[in-house]
Amino acid sequence: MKRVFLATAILLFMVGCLEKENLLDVDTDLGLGTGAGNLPVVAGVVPANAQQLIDDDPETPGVQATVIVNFPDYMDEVSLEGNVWVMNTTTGEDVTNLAITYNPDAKKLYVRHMDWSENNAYLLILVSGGVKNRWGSPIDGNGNGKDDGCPYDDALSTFYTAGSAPDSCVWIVPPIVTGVTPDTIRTADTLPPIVVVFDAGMDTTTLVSDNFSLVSETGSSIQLDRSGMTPNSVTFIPRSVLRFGNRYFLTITSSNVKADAPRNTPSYLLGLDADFDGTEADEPDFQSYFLCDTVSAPTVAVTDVGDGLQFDFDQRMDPVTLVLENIRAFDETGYVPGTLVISNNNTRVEYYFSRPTQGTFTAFVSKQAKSRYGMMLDGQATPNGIGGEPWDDFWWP
Ligand SMILES: [Ca+2]
Ligand SMILES: [Ca+2]
Ligand SMILES: [Ca+2]
Ligand SMILES: [Ca+2]
Repeated sequence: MKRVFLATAILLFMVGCLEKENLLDVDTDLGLGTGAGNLPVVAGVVPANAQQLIDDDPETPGVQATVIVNFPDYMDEVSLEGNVWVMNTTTGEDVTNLAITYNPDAKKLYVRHMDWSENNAYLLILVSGGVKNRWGSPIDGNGNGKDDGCPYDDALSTFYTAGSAPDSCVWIVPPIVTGVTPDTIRTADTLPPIVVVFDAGMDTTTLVSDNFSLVSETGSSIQLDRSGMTPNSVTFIPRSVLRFGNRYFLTITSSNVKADAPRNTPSYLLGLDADFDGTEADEPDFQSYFLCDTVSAPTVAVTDVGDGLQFDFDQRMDPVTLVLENIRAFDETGYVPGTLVISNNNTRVEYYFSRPTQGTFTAFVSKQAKSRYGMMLDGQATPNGIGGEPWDDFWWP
């Protein structure tokens, strides 16, 4: 008895801690501009990223112009002081003698210089951790709804002056992977070329096999040999044949695979953004997988036949797995108990209802339903040839 009480007390204490921790979390589910619970972002900059900053005083020699930053949120004016920088990325030097003002009602920041150098590109930086909204929430420069800290959440924008060009501007986002082949599919090729495509030009000295690993589900590592490369893609061939019936996991070491960005691009933006949510201190490695096999995973289709539902599989199934636990029907009032009749060489299941039904039906087939070769169901909306994945429970309609 005493023991049970103690366990309960410990559990309550733990729940208390968890709740406390949650209170400190910033609620990112709130809409923009709702104040305290919301991480502020930059709504837009004039000139827009990689656009020209136009001289607004043609009478005076040189470029006189103002960069305007729009916020959707009310910002803490004091927090902007000392946390707004412009770097001349052509020279690598910070720009001095900026006149920086904030209009709280307009929610606009003005960054003016009376003599911007021509033929140069610039990077505007609102320092994360420093710049906050009126409620003290830090700026979310990479716009992922999380406070990633400095420098990952710096709000960045570039521009250039007459004589320079958009492609002289540095990058303000990290590179990402836009495609992997084969990716989350089944292949019967035991020496499949593995192609990784990036959204931007990469430093090809980092596209080496040391930074790309292929490991089977049993843990054995397969050496990759580079067979081709373009500025934004790389192709590897496995040195030894892959084995049927195995999943293979491709891992790219995010921090080692780098962009070939213009000089003075912030170095933290060069590594791969593996999870597509901007850069962060603990960027995970990129991972994808595929199945090497000649045997396809079963798929299923459902038909409403009036007095019941009919489930048709595209191949012969293991009848032991075609049970009510794995195949269910629902109407508007909930679960409809029934009887299953297996027919057509174990490719069809007829589901007869044990009670009157109401309204439209929903059907479910668990990914635990297996083919006669033991392949689990590939039940996702567009089957990818691999069964038993977390999203492979089938729902109809
Ligand atoms: Ca001028
Ligand atoms: Ca963020
Ligand atoms: Ca990331
Ligand atoms: Ca699947």
